[in-house]
Amino acid sequence: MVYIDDIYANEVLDSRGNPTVKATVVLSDGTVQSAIVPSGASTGRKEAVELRDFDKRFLGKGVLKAVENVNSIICDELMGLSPFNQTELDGILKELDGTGNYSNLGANAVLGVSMALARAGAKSLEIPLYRYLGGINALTLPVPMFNVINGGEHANNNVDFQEYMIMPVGFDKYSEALRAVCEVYQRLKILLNELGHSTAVGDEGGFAPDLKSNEEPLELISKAVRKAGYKMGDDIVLALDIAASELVNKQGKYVLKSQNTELSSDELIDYYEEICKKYPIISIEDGLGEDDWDGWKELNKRLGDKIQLVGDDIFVTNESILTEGIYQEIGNAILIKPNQIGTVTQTMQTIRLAQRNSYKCIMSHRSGESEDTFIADFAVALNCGQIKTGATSRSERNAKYNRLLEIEDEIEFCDFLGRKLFP
Ligand code: 2PG
Ligand code: MG
Repeated sequence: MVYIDDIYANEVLDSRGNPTVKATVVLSDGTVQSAIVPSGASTGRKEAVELRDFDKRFLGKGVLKAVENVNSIICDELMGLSPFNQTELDGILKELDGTGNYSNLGANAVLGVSMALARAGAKSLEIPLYRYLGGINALTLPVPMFNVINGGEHANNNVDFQEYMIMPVGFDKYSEALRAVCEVYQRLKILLNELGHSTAVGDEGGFAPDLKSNEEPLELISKAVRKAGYKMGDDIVLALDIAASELVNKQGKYVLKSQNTELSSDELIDYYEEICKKYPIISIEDGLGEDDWDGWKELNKRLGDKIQLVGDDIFVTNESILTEGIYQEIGNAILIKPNQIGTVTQTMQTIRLAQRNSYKCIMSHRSGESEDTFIADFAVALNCGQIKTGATSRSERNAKYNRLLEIEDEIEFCDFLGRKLFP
């Protein structure tokens, strides 16, 4: 019988140059597999806790305590067990932490081990990770939510909304869809250059120019789509991540600095209605703040039957918060970030709950990423249909896109939903 022979962790760096946890699992059959944990910048308040050292090293961001928790407490507990029962192992990790939000061991320690265990299980059985996690039902290549302009917490420009994304829906294959968004991205770069804007990029690889309003990016992107030879609204549609929790002031108003204005929830919804009429926006993520549940209900009433309304900071991949959200009818989609909840199993539970309730699921990276491609396999395994993983000018994002190209080659009759995502 194959068993867990060793588990250890190291402190490595993420794409922002901040420390993060790399966990490694060694099995008795000689299998050695690792995973690297990502890290967010615009985080939801109820996310699982990322353990940081808060000492002199790395401006307090070291993760040596989390590393030590893997090397001692977690390793001691899991040694000798079978690697193949992911649910049981993740359950042990959850109990071992005992806090419900991993503030004891650190979600970074726990998730690293949880992902490395899944990888080790797959490797030991000599099957791809997506197949191990999803079985023969792992068939769906996701439509990218491809981030082309960065603002908010992810860039130091004046754009308030965090992410302007394009979704290639008018294509039959993932690789063709990817090609299209890459071409649009390059066209956008040329266009920004011509207009004398900066083509420096933000944390997720989208451009981060200073612009006149939050609408100007939509104009520029539409132009770039046309210049690339694609039809806006047909081949390519728009998606936004407002990350509105970051915009709320003490009075509960949404501050749009680039437009020199403060809006109430209702006024912001009006604004969304307006831009949705002007542009083919198919998806708005975190359109309102994580505490503005009444606003979300109203938003869903007014736009929920027209577009996808994605909860990120508000749901934090948490099954019980999503349950409440479904009950209160506040949205129709959820962003899935494994490190918001802590283990592979809990992430799957949240996805299953969402799918049972006809909520769309978007597998997502964090703004702080690494070469780890776990989420690419995970998206296919769970048939999420959508993935958000930045722009193709940064290798930590390309790693995921490239992994999906490999998977497309491997699965003979894979699905790519394209337009069918939004019937
Ligand atoms: C988001 C994410 C990823 P962060 O808000 O959706 O794009 O950003 O990782 O900073 O939370
Ligand atoms: Mg978000």
